[in-house]
Amino acid sequence: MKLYSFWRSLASFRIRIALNLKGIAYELVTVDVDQQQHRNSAYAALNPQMALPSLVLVDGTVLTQSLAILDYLDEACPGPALLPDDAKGRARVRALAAMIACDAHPLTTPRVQRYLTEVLHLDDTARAAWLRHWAAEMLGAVEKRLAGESATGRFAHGDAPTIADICLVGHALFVHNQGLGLGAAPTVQRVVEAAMALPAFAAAHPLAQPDTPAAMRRGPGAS
Ligand SMILES: N[C@@H](CCC(=O)N[C@@H](CS)C(=O)NCC(=O)O)C(=O)O
Repeated sequence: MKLYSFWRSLASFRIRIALNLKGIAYELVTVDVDQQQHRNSAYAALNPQMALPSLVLVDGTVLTQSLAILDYLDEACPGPALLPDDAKGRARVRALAAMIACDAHPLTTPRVQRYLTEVLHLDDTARAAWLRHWAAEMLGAVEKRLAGESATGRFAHGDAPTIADICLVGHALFVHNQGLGLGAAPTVQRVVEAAMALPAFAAAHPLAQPDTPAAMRRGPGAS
């Protein structure tokens, strides 16, 4: 399999974690979003949405959209399950994942930030306030669910990592990058620390990738 990924991309982070958890060896193809490489014609031919990640299977099938790729990997590949056994559990885990991947993350992508600055002429202060607002809003919503629901265990759902944890660690990093802490979200903090302690999560960390700028690169233990 070939994963088209960018070190800082939180959606790519999700797929790196899942491939690691499943023990799937893959070729990493790095696409520099800062250099607009995701908008060049070769990548656009692969993924017309011009977004990362894309996963190319051995038969050439191209999979896009991180949640769909996570579902595919869980259904098609052996290894630890990324979703619970029961339908209600799966619905809860998918809801937690969707809160982050479908509701919060899309508001913060580079294309949205470009629109805010280039079309709506928001200055850096206003743009930073936008990012902090959506980071904190979703952090609070997830904390309420994790702290208040008995299905929460060592991880977001029970005692094994699921796609909820895979999405949550990226949101926690996004919160951190906005200069906010997890202090107001102790359950999220505990769950994220448990997940990031797993080698599969640590090795997938944005700061531990081959395309991470050298000045920022850390070992797989980074959190
Ligand atoms: N919903 C998509 C999000 C894809 C996405 O927006 N990826 C970002 C990187 S995390 C990207 O490639 N952005 C390029 C841009 O915004 O121009 C997924 O989960 O895969």
